[in-house]
Amino acid sequence: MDNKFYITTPIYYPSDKLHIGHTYCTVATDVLARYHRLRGEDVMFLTGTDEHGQKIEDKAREAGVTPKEFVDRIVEGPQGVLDLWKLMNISNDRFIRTTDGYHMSSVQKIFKKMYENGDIYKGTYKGKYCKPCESFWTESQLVDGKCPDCGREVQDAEEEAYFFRLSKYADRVRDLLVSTDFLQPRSRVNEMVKNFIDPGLEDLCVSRTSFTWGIPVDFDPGHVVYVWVDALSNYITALGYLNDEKDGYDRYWPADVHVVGKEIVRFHSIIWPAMLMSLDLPLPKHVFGHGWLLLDGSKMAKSKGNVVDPYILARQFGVDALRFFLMRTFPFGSDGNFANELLIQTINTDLANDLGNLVSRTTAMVNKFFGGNLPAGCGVSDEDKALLEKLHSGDGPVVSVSGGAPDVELLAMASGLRSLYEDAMAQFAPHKALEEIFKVIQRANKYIDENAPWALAKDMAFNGPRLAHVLYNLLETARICAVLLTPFMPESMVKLFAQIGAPESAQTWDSTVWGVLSDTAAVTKGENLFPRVDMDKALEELEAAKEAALKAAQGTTIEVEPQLEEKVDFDTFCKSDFRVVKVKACDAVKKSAKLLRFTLDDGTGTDRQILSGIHKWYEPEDLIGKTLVAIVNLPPRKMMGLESNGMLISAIHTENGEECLHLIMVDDAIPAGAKLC
Ligand code: ME8
Repeated sequence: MDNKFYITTPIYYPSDKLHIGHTYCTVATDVLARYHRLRGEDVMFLTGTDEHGQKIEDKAREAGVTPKEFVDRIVEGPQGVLDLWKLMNISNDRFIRTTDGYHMSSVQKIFKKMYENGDIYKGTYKGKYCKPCESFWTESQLVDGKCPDCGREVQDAEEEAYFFRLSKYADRVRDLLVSTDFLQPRSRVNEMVKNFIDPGLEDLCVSRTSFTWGIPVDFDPGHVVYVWVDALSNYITALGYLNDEKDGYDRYWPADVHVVGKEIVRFHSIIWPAMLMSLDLPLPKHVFGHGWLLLDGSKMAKSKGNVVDPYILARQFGVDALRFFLMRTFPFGSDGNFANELLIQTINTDLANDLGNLVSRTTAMVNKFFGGNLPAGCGVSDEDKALLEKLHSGDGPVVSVSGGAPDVELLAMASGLRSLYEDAMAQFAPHKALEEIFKVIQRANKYIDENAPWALAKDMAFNGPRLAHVLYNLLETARICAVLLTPFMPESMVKLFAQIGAPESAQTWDSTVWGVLSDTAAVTKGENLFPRVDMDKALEELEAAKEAALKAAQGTTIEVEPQLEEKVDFDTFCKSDFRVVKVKACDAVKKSAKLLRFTLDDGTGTDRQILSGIHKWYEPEDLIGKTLVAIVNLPPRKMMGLESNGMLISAIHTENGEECLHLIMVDDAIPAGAKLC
């Protein structure tokens, strides 16, 4: 059996901060990669960034930096691409940047090879170009005269360019799509054939002279390699194809699957196979085109300003809950409408209620009734063995049994789960795999109610063995589900295994059969793995976090009052008596939202009272003991019926349009009454 699995994400444009839509694509790929590792396969998981092209060149110019500086910041900087994948616990084995030297020199060789074999030739490009998408379109492909991908205006473009003989490969590519399972889901095949191949595949423009931020065509200075040839090649250059810096091409190529969003299926299922045919290389086994995350019905995209920030969600709900939500809620392959409410509901229903409750109720009962260790011999009974044998005797997968005795149903469902899960994962349907797991979890919760362990516990002498067996069945069900949930929520499952006392040997793919957990495993009641989320409070907090992030992204604008033109003579200035004062007491003035009343030591031996309208910025208890500055020879003033003798000195400015005030606080070593001069 071929024991390797090579899986890739698209390489992302580092033109803006990534959003939850990108995260969706990468998390799904990570789940599949982790699943294959769990099965003991030798996995190569590649992701990276696609850093060339006019869009990046333009953005860098706007930002006043070089293109490389620009992409470095988005790839390596705070909340950059690498940082986000670390946060989301992405387990990629390699990360490629198309500005990496080895990639650039390999792409030059790839381009030359295709040129030398006659598949690349020089011509004049005339057509419609969508700048934001960096895509060329023919007249017939435009929708209402606009870019079919993003709906924006396209421009007429004409320049000397190299072309790839895509038309030459039309029949072979058509055959690949129609007669094999190369492109998944199958529903995407028709779209590709009808929209792109049958109308006639035109040769593809593969070089540009109108911008310079790209890989130079080494035999024709002035041309840079058009971005899709550069980008698609990453899948082989990262394995050392035509370079010595990387390795693994012989081991891992062809890829088992390229996971991509639906708008780039065209490039992966038509252009990429044709390029590989031209290079005489094997074709990837599958391309899977997933759907989009939508917000209010349209594709989430930075350029539309409707993006959701994965950092905010991960901070609020935890990385595993976010990963789980993305995979559980949206059928992979279809579009899905993102909503915070949906996320919270999923956490509460599936994680807090179903999974969380199963684990916390079971571990609590093992602790309460058996002090954390079930008695030896309570595990798999002879009856269970007979049942399991019967269930596994057929060649096909175990089917769920309904209407039978609770033990029979639970054992049948839990021990048959792996094969249903395996089928779902083989179809690139992680949402179906989760659906199967949660059917079992829900059945286990029902099993608790049916067996009422608390009632059995009333007569331990008589019911003790049955109670222990029921709890063992629950622990074993939770364990099997947890192993299969590991690719989705790796960190939480480690905690779950600790709570149910499952050692590493009971966390493996091979262990997902009934009866592996020791009947005397040490069970601990640990932290609540998935706390319930208060919907209203969480929605409010998300809104506040979004606004704060928006403000931070806009940059802080600080304004200070202009300095006065009018001069003041020195003698007049000297008449103002500024003194150091210490706060002895401070309280809020009743019925006033603004005023604080200060009792101050001003060094005279008699307390001084000053009122100050600064409650918006300070709580009175935070100011007691502070050393401040006051002007003490202003005439007394009454406010809210109280006398104020002087004024505390503070500094003010506005930040993002909001007034900010800071009391001037000085070194506590300065004695009260010291004069400022
Ligand atoms: O396309 N929902 O890069 P990219 C789901 N550089 N997926 C989404 C999404 C959304 N709202 N928004 C983006 C590129 N994506 C090229 C790839 S590969 C050789 C070159 C997905 O940063 C999108 O569908 O624009 C794509 O699969 C991936 O994020 C990268 O998009």
